[in-house]
Amino acid sequence: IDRLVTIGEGLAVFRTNSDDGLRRAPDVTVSTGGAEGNVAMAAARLGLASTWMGRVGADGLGERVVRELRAEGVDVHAIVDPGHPTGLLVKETSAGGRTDVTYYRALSAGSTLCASDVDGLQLTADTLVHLTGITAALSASARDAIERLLALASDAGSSVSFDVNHRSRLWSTLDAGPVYRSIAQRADIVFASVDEVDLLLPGWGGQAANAANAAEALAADGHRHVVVTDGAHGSAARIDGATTLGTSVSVDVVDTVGAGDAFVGGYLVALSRGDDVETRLRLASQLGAAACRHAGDWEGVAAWSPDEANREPVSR
Ligand code: KDG
Repeated sequence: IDRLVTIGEGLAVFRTNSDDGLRRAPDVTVSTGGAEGNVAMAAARLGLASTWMGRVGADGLGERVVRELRAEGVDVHAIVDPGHPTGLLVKETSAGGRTDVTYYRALSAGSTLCASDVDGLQLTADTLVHLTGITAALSASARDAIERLLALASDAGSSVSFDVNHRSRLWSTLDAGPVYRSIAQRADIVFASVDEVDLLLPGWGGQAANAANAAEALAADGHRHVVVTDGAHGSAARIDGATTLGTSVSVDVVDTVGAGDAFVGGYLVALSRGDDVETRLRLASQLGAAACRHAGDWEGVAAWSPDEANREPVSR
């Protein structure tokens, strides 16, 4: 693998800096997010060439999304859509430390992504196409873009990874499940959290859910390479009949949003280097932990230093 290519929505992020919530917070910090861009930034940070494709509005927030992805080393193919605004995510911290997330993204530019948008992407047999369930949730036309990209990947012989990344605020499990299953069946690698396995295996019922038995259940359903995460409890990869457990890295958590994307980015970079599965899970956990150290989605990863890779993973 010499390049990661991903499509999705880039969002502006406003987050409050005090425990007052937006009702009273005197100021907000402006940043960016979007799961696919987060993965691309993590991959680029670790040296894997990464391309992100998506639509943004003809506005300052769209310029911000593009500028930030580029500044982190991502090759950006952005289509500017003057008819729709850049989507926004607001994170409010209330007293007690709870973080509430609100989306302002209905009819956003990002959700107007469509099949012809992806035609210009160059794929080869050494490309890894990374997809998430969030892009699938955006709109019917964004699902068409995924279908077109899957067809292009198949023609080029590219490998495909899929992170379920279910967002219950964007669609119901009833609508989402069949779409996730259809994409997962065509992916070479499937990432899911323990909570998301039910969406891929209806009726599984999360029986005594832990990462290892969830990964084994997905493998029994025909997925050759699955990686299941279980937050601080660690992760498990099931590849061609063998299960490998990953331990999480102990960290003072500021905010966990973005940790899953950093984990995926780390895993895919290590895979691209030909590292064994233990090393992949370890780098994934290191990056996931780095993301947790920062209130932003990806800034902890941007600050990550390879020295951290030498720290021993610690279970908590
Ligand atoms: O994984 C982090 C994402 O959840 C965040 O960046 C916003 O893409 C986002 C979404 O749709 O929730």
